[in-house]
Amino acid sequence: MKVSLKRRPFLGGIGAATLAAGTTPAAAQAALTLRMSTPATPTDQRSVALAEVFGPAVKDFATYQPHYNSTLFKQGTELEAIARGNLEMSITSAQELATIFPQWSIFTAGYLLRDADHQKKVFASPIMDELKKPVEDRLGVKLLSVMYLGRRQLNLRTDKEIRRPADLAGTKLRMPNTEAWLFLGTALGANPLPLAFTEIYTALQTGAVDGQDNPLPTNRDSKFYEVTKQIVLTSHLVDQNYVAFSKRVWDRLTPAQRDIVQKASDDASELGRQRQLKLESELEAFFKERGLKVYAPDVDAFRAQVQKAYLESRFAKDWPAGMVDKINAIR
Ligand code: KDO
Repeated sequence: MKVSLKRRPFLGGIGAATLAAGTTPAAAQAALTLRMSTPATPTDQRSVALAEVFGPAVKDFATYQPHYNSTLFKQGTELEAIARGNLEMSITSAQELATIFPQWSIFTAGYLLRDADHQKKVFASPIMDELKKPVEDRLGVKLLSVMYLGRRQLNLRTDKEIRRPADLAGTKLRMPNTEAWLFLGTALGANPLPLAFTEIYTALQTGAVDGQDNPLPTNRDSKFYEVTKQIVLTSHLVDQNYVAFSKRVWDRLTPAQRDIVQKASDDASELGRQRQLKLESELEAFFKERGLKVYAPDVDAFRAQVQKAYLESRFAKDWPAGMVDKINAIR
């Protein structure tokens, strides 16, 4: 496995921290607080579902305490915070996991997962075991459930029509700040610029970037439509997040409490998934009413370029052998 210089000291630190974790059952402890940090807003469907379903389900033995808009930890630093024992939960992504475990970059590849159902089946399948295990063993993070974020679409403040990847040449496209995210921007044909989620609105408003990519529900929730002119329905990534839970906290729970936590996470993710899918099917009209152009480009051209870029990329060298075929075979 390739481990970059950035990764080495971090993983070294985790080993020590994980070994030092206590083992007293939670039942014997004072009330447990589950702090959850995310860049998402409180009105994002993943946030809403966790607050509505997860919080109440665990209330007999834990207090669910969400922190939104990256107010507790900056986007991309949550996993390290959990590993070090400074945070109990987050909504993480394959892109963040890939900064530590390169094999996770398989799920950062555009046009790999087909839809929400495929995403859910892949996460539940045994092929995930070899990806989840090091995250648990070496990082001390349990990935409880997969959350559907939605199909990412291009959302631009420019009004030039985008039909094919070449039309994006020179477009400053905001991407989250990890190598895998930036590569997706390049693969699409744009010039990616790294920026935290919480800074997107202002960057679009001031013209610091020409556009961003996020699913339709996020574009509405974070009001990106107020400062952009068009949405190009590339559906280049069926985006997923994971409910990340501290292993050291998990180990302190009783078996019955673990079952409750797991079910609460699965139920919240399912509710969020259903609501997000419904919103995706409705929102095109919402943006059109507000004057945005919403249209499908030549998706086959984007798919061909992006898939080729990933398969030829250095990321693909870290993917478990045969995994792409196994993912494609899951129906
Ligand atoms: C984003 O920064 O564009 C992104 O959509 C990336 C996701 O992985 C996820 O972190 C999400 O932001 C945040 O939860 C905010 O919605």
